[in-house]
Amino acid sequence: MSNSEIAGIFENLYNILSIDEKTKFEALAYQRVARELQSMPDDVSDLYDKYGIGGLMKIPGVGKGIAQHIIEYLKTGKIEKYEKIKSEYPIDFKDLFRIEGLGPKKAILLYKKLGIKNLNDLKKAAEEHKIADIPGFGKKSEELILKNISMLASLHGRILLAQGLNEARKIISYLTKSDFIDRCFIAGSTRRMKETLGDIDILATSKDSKKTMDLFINFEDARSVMIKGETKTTILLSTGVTCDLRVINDASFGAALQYFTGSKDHNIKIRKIAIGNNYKLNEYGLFYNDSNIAASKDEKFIYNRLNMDYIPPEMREDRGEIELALQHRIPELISLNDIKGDLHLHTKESDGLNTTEEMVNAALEKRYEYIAMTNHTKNLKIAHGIGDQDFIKYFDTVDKLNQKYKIKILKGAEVDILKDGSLDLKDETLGQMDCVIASVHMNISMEKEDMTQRVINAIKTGKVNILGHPTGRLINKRSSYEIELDEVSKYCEKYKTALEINSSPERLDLNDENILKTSKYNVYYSINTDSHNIYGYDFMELGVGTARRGWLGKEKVINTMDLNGLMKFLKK
Ligand code: DGT
Ligand code: CA
Ligand code: CA
Ligand code: ZN
Repeated sequence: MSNSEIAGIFENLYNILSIDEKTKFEALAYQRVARELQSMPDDVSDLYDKYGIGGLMKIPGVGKGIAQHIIEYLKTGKIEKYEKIKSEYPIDFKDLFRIEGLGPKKAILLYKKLGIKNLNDLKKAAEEHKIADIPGFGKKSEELILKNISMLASLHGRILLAQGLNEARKIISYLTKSDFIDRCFIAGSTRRMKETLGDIDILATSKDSKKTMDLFINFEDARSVMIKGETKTTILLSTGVTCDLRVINDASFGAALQYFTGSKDHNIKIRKIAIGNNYKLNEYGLFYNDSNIAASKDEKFIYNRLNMDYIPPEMREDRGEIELALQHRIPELISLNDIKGDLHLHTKESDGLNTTEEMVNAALEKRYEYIAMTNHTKNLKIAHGIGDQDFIKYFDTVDKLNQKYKIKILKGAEVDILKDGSLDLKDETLGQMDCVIASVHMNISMEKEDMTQRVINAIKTGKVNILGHPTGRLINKRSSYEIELDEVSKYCEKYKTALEINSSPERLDLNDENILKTSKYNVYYSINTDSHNIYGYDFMELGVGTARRGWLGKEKVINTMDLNGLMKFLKK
């Protein structure tokens, strides 16, 4: 694939050229094309082979100059212009951008002053307290850099849930095609829908364990074999994560699934309870007087035998779920089937890749009753946010589509919460909307008190239906901004503002812990995908999984309501 390589080069050209006022617009053109290349399904080299330069110029944003660069790369593997600039600024931007608040300007300044090229250099300089003295940084940002680096290090090697689920499903469909494997299940943290995974765990029952393991090590994404045994084999996948496959006896399937789903802390407590009841529990079964009473039984049997409610995998973290199960008070959790619509979607009008009509058709395939189109507002320039006039004009498009399709398309926006907590659109414009999401995107490094007040001010306008990605964290990339969610929840309760559970793979925001924390209040949630294209809808399961990890039932989630109920909730 040449697309991502060329996109990487253009992204770097943007980084370097954007700091100079004279080349700013040129830089933006490169950035636009970089994004386009990353998301388009066709390979540029195919396009060029088939249609020549004209084919390349059909890519949005590609003019003759950029097309020439692409051709140069396809022919020589290099772009001369970039080689020259790169020798002046040999900076690993992608690496450095993993640090919150580090953009092109600061990265280049760090290189000029201290020769910093990558995270390793940055870490060394910060530890030697060389950063604090550079104009625009100071002591606080030096501390923040160190904090961020240590967070990245501690997360090293854990992959995102979306990636792991995808990989696990591919493996399972590959394995179950063979005729000697009977059953195949996901276990471990993937089954518990944890936001990041240390490795992938899969269980299988099979007539022929040796053949199963041979098949497994020949999986297309296997990079190398770490351990190969009859009952357990570990492979390293090309995504950098390992996968354990265990072949287990059909008769101990329930016990094995319970054991290998974890978590470890949950299992330790369950095993103690078993012992207290004169049982013995392990991965082979539940034993009473040395006979396995769980033979060929499922997990539910084991929990019930121990006088407990069945505990859904997402709850198994030893956060009080065992005590609840012993009192037969495990709540009925929300499930993907309960979701009736998606309330956070972007289209071409701001930074989405599809038209509204394309998004509508994809929603119909999900059998949704309603969706809300929520484009960015003008303050967020990098996402092509739009202003009041453009929203009003856009609503005509929505009206027409509402006539044409049997799904309710709600008019909305993801309006920026400005520094002082005011909203980035006029009251009249917001007044014409059905569903207003308000989010913090800019000026994110504020003191806790100020950020909390800023968000509360936004809620107090009385116009906000949903608080978008309430903590702003990006998994493995950026920690949450400083905010007191208890305080915010009190205002959400008072002003009927739902907290978002944003399902995009890097966000999952609110996360499980914050859901548990805020659900002490009488607040509602909205599980949204924040889709920027038609494929984004599929991430709903990640948000629902996160909600389940936060013990939520469907009655707390506004997009499980039917259209009438939802409209009543949204009415301000
Ligand atoms: P991860 O991979 O770090 O995201 O987390 P898990 O939970 O998938 O952990 P993993 O892969 O080490 O083990 C899978 C499950 O196997 C774990 O959730 C519980 C079970 N397990 C592993 N080691 C032990 C152990 O020493 N004691 C007990 N009770 N269970 C264990
Ligand atoms: Ca695991
Ligand atoms: Ca494992
Ligand atoms: Zn947003």
